[in-house]
Amino acid sequence: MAKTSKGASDKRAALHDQKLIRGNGGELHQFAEGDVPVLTTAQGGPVSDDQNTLKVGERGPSLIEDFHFREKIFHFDHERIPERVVHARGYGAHGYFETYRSLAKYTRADIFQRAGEKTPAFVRFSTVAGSKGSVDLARDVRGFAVKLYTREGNWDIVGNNIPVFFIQDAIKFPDMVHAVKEEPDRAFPQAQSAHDNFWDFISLTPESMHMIMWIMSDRAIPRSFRFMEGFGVHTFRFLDAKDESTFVKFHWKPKLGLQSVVWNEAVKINGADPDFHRRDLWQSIQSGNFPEWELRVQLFDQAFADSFDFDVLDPTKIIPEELLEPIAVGRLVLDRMPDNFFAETEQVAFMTQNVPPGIDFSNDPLLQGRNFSYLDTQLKRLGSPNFTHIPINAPKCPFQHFQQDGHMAMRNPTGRANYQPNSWSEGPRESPRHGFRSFAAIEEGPKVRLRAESFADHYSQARQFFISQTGPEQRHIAMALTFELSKVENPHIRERMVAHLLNIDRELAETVADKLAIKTLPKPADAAIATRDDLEPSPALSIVENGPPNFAGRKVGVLVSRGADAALLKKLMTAIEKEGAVMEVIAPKVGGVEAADGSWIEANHMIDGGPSVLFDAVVLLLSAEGAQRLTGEAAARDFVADAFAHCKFIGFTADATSLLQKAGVDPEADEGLVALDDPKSVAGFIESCRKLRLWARESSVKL
Ligand code: HDE
Repeated sequence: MAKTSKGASDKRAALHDQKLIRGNGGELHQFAEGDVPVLTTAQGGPVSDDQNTLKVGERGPSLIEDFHFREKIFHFDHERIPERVVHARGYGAHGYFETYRSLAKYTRADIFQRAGEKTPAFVRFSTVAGSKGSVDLARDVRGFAVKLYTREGNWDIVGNNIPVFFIQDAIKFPDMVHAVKEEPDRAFPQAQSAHDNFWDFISLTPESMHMIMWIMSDRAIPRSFRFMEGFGVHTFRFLDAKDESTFVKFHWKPKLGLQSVVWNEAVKINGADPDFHRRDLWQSIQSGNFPEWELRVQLFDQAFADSFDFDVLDPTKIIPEELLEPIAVGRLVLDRMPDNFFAETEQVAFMTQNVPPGIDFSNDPLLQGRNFSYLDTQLKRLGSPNFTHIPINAPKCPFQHFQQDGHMAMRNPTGRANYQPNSWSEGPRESPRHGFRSFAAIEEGPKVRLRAESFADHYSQARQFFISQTGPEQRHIAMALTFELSKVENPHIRERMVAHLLNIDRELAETVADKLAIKTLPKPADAAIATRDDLEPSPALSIVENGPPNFAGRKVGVLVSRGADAALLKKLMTAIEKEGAVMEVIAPKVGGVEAADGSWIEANHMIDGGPSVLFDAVVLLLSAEGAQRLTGEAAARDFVADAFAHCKFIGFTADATSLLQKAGVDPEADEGLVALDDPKSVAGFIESCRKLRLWARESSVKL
């Protein structure tokens, strides 16, 4: 609020009453007005007036000697740092990793030596294509970057929620990212792959086909960060005490099971709550429901690697879990939100090259390129080689080295020696025993720019992924491809994609071609290696097959009206909470409604602000009069129609029937509509909800 010059002199007078509240050796002290500390400049000078710039007279020009104004605006002007070129939009949380058992047989990494050991962790989830302010439910890969503050330095597993990648060689990364981001002349579309440039690049890049199957699947529209897997993607190495190597692939498995939304729902969530995933993580951690993942490792040797006709160095391939079972080695728990988003989540610097002794790289050419890129990117973003001085990036173990100076140096070597060896007996020395040692691989060959023959099969695992999906999941892939390609203006690009699909699954290609009204099927794309049709389906690749054991961590939206049955609501709440799920109430007005028994039901949302897309299941707890009124409100009709179309379970009181009917839903349409008038039916409703969706309904709703 602007203050008058009279106010300013009052304030000046009040300053005489300042109280010394904290001293520090007589040098530092802080002023306070009553209990409120006095605002200072960044230099520590107390500020008398933060409402008005310094002027010549009340209506006169501003003075440049106003150092407080100058400093405040200067700092504001520099608040932004470059956003990440990829993975700009992200959300992080703190937690810990707990080791289940010693893996000393495979690795000397300290983190895997002792069962029960807890290592502090920070995790950042992200989308890839959109900028920092884009929406959470973009169709996109999710980053799953884990920083483990081990006793031997930071270990970053900078992974994704999809175990393969678009490209095989790092040199293609800028092209791939340019193609998916907004087109440079028009600067749209943002955070979307549904445009010509992306599909042009993809249709010219057969190695992307396996990744495309994943991206077009519901994996790319997860319901929550808490319900998705994470993967290290590349093959890494474990090195034991004798530096012997075992190949390793890292998998994070969510304790709450996998779950995604459907595309029509994603589109609506983006409008209703662009921060859907952020809010979900925030709410679950703040309410003490800490999300958890198990770290599982696939361990194998060279002979096993050689048994495949694809290359384990190729990041467009997986080793199916049915062929090599991932072993559980620990768990990751996220239990604390950052105090400040910028300081922690924005400034956290993940780097693939951060590995402790006992973990090493393979020759995966994508990983090798990443090991170069991540250091470079941190200098650009954080602006100083001293980015490890920022608390979120600093190791939590003791560290000592002779690196010094540079922008924003917070710690410099003390004493005389800032080099080694030195004869002052000062400072640390290297240790061949404890230090990081690379696997002594014997490498030889001509210097070439070549893609190995063993990287040439681009379709077999794409097909294997597709045939591993359940019926609804396969339909979603076909629908996603159709939607994305329908946004591509150039018909040749659409056809080129169908030509690739013909190498993956003929029926899929025909469905997409039909939906795009491509009259004549193109010839299948030229394939360096013909698609193998003998790879068995892998049930581990399906989301539906790997859903949760119960409804824990999910959310029920209960729509209430005046005259609703408060006792039934209470019963529902008890049952939902017992299941480990959350209930939120939606009412015509956010202040709530009066129940039939005269009690007051508090609401979390008004109808327009609480559409059913925000919930995993819904209940219509309405009086006859309330239901009748709601039939006239579009938001209430959409609430019901969307829940039905998205195959959700819907509980309802007999009095709610009029709203169901007005929304075009037959109350007896299928077993997903559960009448709640008999008190025993509440338990049955919750039990149904554990299935998450009634996919059998999908063919009738034709989304
Ligand atoms: Fe990244 N990637 N990436 N990437 N990546 C970045 O580093 C890069 C790749 C991944 O939450 C950048 O700090 C190259 C694969 C995640 O802060 C940058 C290549 C996988 C995050 C970069 C890849 C990833 C990044 C941008 C091809 C999955 C976000 C900002 C060789 C295994 C980390 C930054 C966070 C971020 C480069 C490919 C995952 C530019 C050159 C494959 C999760 O350095």
